[in-house]
Amino acid sequence: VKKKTTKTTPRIDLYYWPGIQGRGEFVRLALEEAGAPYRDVARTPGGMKAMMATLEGKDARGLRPFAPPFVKTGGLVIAQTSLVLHALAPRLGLVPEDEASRLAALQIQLTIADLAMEAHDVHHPISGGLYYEDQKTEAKRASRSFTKERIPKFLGWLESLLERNRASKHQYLVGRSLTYVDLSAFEIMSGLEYAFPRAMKRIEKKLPLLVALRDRVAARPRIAAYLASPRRLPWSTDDLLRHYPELDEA
Ligand SMILES: N[C@@H](CCC(=O)N[C@@H](CS)C(=O)NCC(=O)O)C(=O)O
Repeated sequence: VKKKTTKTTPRIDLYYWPGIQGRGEFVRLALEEAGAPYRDVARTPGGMKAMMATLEGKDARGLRPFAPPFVKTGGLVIAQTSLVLHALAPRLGLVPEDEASRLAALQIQLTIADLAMEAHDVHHPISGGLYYEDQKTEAKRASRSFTKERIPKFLGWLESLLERNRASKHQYLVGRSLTYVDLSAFEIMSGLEYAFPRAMKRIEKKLPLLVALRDRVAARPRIAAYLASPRRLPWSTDDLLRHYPELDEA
């Protein structure tokens, strides 16, 4: 895939909660891999105020986003993580141009987004508006089927896509070279390994191609530089995926 990022590419302003990786990280990884001219607005002085103004509908231009992450670029306001990636990827050189490939990538990204949501709902099974401490019993129950059935089903599906592509000597999820969904697969693995280290150790034994893809993504020069930079925040129990030892497998 040819990189199209040039001096004439309009700047991309990313808006996301400043203290966590969260869903914003899927977009950050794509921007970093492409070397795109972008600003992480809410991490700049006055940026949070600007983000809240847009969320509250005080920005007359574009559709009012329901929730972060969203981007502003070339007069557009785009929210919904998967849609943001679908819209930006062609100009970032992170998806092939044909419709079948773009739809395949979007389908995979939406499925990774489902997995991210289920992973979040393990620590907040009753409501995102309540503290974890107030839903611990339900979280414990949710974590059992999540680690036993759901993670293996989602990641096993990604592994099966890599197996099929390997038959045509390709080592990425879509087509013959890296796309944004490979970066997203890396990110969800990173979050799951942080949140459920024991379960993931067991599950990953059956995912050799996905583990190899994760390592290949982490070793890409721009991604490696990003991961080593202060822009990459460490995982924490404020994030979308959280490590509570009692929710991991015994
Ligand atoms: N489906 C949306 C979900 C967006 C979302 O839930 N964002 C979170 C942060 S990761 C948020 O701020 N939600 C506020 C809310 O749901 O009230 C996406 O994929 O972008």
